[in-house]
Amino acid sequence: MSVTCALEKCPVAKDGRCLEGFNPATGCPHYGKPTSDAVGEDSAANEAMRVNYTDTHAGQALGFDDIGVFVSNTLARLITVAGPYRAGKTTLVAAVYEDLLVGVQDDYGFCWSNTIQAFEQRCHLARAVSGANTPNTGRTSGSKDEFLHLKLVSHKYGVTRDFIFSDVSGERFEKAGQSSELARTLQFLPTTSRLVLVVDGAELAKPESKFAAFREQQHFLGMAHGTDLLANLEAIDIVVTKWDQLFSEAETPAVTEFPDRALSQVRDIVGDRLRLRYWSVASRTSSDGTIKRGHGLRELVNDWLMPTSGQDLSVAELTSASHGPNRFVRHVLGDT
Ligand SMILES: Nc1nc2c(ncn2[C@@H]2O[C@H](COP(=O)(O)OP(=O)(O)OP(=O)(O)O)[C@@H](O)[C@H]2O)c(=O)[nH]1
Ligand SMILES: [Mg+2]
Repeated sequence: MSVTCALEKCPVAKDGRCLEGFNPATGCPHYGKPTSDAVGEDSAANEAMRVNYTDTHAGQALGFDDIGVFVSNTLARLITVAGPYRAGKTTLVAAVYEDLLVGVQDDYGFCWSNTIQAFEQRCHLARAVSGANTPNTGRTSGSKDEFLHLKLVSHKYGVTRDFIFSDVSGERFEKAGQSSELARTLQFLPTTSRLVLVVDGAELAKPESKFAAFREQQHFLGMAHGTDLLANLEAIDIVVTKWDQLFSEAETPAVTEFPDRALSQVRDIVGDRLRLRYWSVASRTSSDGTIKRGHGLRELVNDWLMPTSGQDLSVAELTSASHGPNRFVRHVLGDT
């Protein structure tokens, strides 16, 4: 068996002499240890990897176990997008991403996403390449809660901010509205800083469903609030989706009276502590082209980006008039 020594230049293996002068060499504390060459090679290789490579993410959706660390490391805001089955929750979040791809926003831009692949999957059925005749979004699985990440730079407020969006099926929120036990299974609720209550605009347009269109959201909110699951919540957005299908009814009482009614119903549940906002959004272009995809979306995203007390860790300083993703310098406050 060959003799080894932890010291790189020690000749003990060749001629029995100890570099440290021990005689016999077996008395040396380095004698018999793995050679430092091997250790050195390993650590050199590790160092090269550390310097030359960047940790990447496979780009898939995050699970609940991933988001705790992510939120605390990045001060990300968790935006829970809640609402009934097929109301347009996933499409809303996908539309924020898709809108960034065309890169025409004046006020904010794309920095980074750890879940690009997940966004692309959710956008696929809405693209011509999918072969579908009309844009669509696949059903969200009821069996696992997933989360999507976006880091945005706000040119308006001079900040960068990480967002985590829930992508959870409507059934989960429906059930959560029925019992506190089921509400607690939405483990991410206590981490939520912003709650988006999605209202299906297509349902609001129908006489038979216009009053029921906001009922499930109220049940869910009442249960989550009553069970004390929304302790970190700062704001609630009521977002009417599918405005492209609703705008022709925009002047009818069912639509004009809805914002005040819904805001007061939410206030009755949560009180005045939280910031409440109402938005109408189209994630698709209307069939006659009058309402374009992204209608109302940028106002909503700008509001998400608005600084709130104590939350602005990073300041984006644009290095040129161009707002491309790589054209900003990030200063973490306290860094020089
Ligand atoms: N015209 C129009 N269709 C929309 C809009 N938003 C969503 N949709 C369509 O509504 C359907 C449901 O959208 P999703 O985003 O999957 O709804 P969801 O709330 O995530 O549904 P679940 O995950 O099953 O609970 C899809 O066919 C979408 O293409 C919109 O703004 N306009
Ligand atoms: Mg969905």
